[in-house]
Amino acid sequence: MTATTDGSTGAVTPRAATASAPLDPAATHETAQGAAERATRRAVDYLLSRQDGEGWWKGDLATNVTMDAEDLLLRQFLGIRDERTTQAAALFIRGEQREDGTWATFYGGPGELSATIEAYVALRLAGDRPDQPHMAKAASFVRDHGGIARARVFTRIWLALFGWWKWDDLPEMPPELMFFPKWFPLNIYDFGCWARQTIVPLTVVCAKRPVRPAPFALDELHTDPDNPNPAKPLSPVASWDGVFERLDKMLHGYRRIAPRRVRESAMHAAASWIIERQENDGCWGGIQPPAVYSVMALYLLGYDLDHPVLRTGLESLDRFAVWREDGARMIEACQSPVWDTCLATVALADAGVPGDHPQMVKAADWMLSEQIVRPGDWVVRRPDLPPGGWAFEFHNDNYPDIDDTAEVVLALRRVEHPDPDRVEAAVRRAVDWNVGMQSKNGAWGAFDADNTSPFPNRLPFSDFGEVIDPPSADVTAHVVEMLAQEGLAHHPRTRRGVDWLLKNQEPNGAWFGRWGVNYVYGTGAVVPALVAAGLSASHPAIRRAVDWLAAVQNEDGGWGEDLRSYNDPAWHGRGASTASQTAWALLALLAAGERESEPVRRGVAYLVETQTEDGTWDEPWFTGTGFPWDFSINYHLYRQVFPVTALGRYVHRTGPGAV
Ligand code: R03
Repeated sequence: MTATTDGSTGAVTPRAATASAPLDPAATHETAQGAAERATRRAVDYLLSRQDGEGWWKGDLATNVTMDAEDLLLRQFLGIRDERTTQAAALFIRGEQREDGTWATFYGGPGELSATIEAYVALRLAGDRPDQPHMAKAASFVRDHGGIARARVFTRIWLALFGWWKWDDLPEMPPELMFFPKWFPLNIYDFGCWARQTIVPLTVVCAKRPVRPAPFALDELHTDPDNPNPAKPLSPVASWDGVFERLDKMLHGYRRIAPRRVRESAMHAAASWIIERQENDGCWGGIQPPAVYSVMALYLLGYDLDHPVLRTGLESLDRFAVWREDGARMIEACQSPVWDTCLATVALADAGVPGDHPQMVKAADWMLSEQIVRPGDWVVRRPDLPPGGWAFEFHNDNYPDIDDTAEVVLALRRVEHPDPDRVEAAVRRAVDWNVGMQSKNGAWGAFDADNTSPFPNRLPFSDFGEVIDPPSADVTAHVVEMLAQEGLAHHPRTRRGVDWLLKNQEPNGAWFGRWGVNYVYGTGAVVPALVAAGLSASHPAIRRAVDWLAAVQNEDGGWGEDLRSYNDPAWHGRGASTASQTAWALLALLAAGERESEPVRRGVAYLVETQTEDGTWDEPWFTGTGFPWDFSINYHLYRQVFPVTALGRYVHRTGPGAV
């Protein structure tokens, strides 16, 4: 019988027995521990091989085809759409269409009306004809689900740009918002940073109401082409929705009498605000929506396409494009190098890579170079707080986030850096910034402190995603774990965070996941943090979480949670097993002292058994959250960094609660 050796560890992996030589029981008895060690090494080798020469890691950030459709529509609007880009985008969009003719916003998700409309229009720009089967199926789905009239506001704004929808049938977002003082309800700083950066330029676009000639008609996308926008009754006047719907009607009236000078001055203020916030690589906030609407707004205010602001803005959008071998072009909504790099560094350290490994030092150097030391919009609520955070993207100095800042500190502390004073200074700034960004309820949001106004979500405009940035369990957990690691477990600010987490545990023992799917993500973040902050594994909150995770473990030993969990309690903790979510569950169980338990044994075995030849895992499912249900993300590096962290902690007994 022949055997092969797994080069990296020397472990013997017996080939299948030949007819003459039955398997030798001694040689086949690779222990579970041995298998886990082997899988960990292969995964570590793969992850190390993916680091960029500059020291960072960045996995593709896949979302949905509205990004690609809107990129084509923007180019059509600006008169710069070229055939090569169009056909490459169309190739990607067609590739994402499902058998039933629809497009979804996540793998395995239901057909989604707005995404299907936007994808259909993009393919019409690429020359696909309405009578082609894939187009006819899409149009039929759209008509059957209420047509364009039922699409989200953003989709109808894109259609209004070409006369395919009436501007008057869209909510008003007046540029005069710019004049609202910072204490006044609905001032722009009451919105989450991503919404703020998007709404400011959109107030200009909606004030200008541009209409470009439509290259074709879209009658086939109305349920009733003779009545494309059937009147909807107003909500009861005694309801918030009723109040804001009537406010919107008043704003439509105001628009007709708005003093011209006031409006012009408001749009000028918006333009200055936008230009002040353009990043040095030309983007805005490192995300797609502010960039596309800022380019459009400035263009409508008379900036030429070759004006440096617009030229670099368009160039930054090109950098969001991923060109694939098959010639397809996918637009990333955002890019996550800082997030991917700090998570990869934590993973490699916990999987036994020495802190002075050259690639760990290189990663630390890159992270140190990315620390943001100038104020951003967050300073509006924290005028006296010195800067010191990290953002999620390559270039986004205006909007560092508390989550990335916490995780970078956790990563830096795992590296033996040749210049410890430099690391110490950076960590000090970061800890002070994160502590200073605590919201008054004791927890942490992602980008701002106390971004909790109830009004932005009530606006008729706000029918997609989240428009405020309230504290969440996962971000709070990452900060608490960071503070505990810095020896501040008993600092009053840390205790307030711990108290908030204990108060916000779900009745079933889990925690909600705001930026990851969903209760498995939240629980996988909170349990290690509580243990790091000194809670004993026998604490009732920890026990309830352990019991919940055991109860939702799948037959195959893995864990999975479908995005439907954001809409339907029946899906809480339920879904096809995935590598990243199995790893999150293991992080919680290992921190809770369950290393020798059956659920951990089965979960580790799941990761070992599903690892591919090259040491990674397949994960078509989306486990990242942009906005619960509305906007989901497949972080392509999640399927690698989290299994490395979990297997690493299992094999090397590292991480919170390790004994
Ligand atoms: C878990 C990671 C740490 N974390 C950072 C999370 C960043 C997530 C990506 C942000 O990308 C965005 C994409 C967006 N789209 N549309 C909007 C948007 C915002 C961010 C959007 C939606 C509604 C409005 C404005 C913009 Br109003 C595609 C904390």
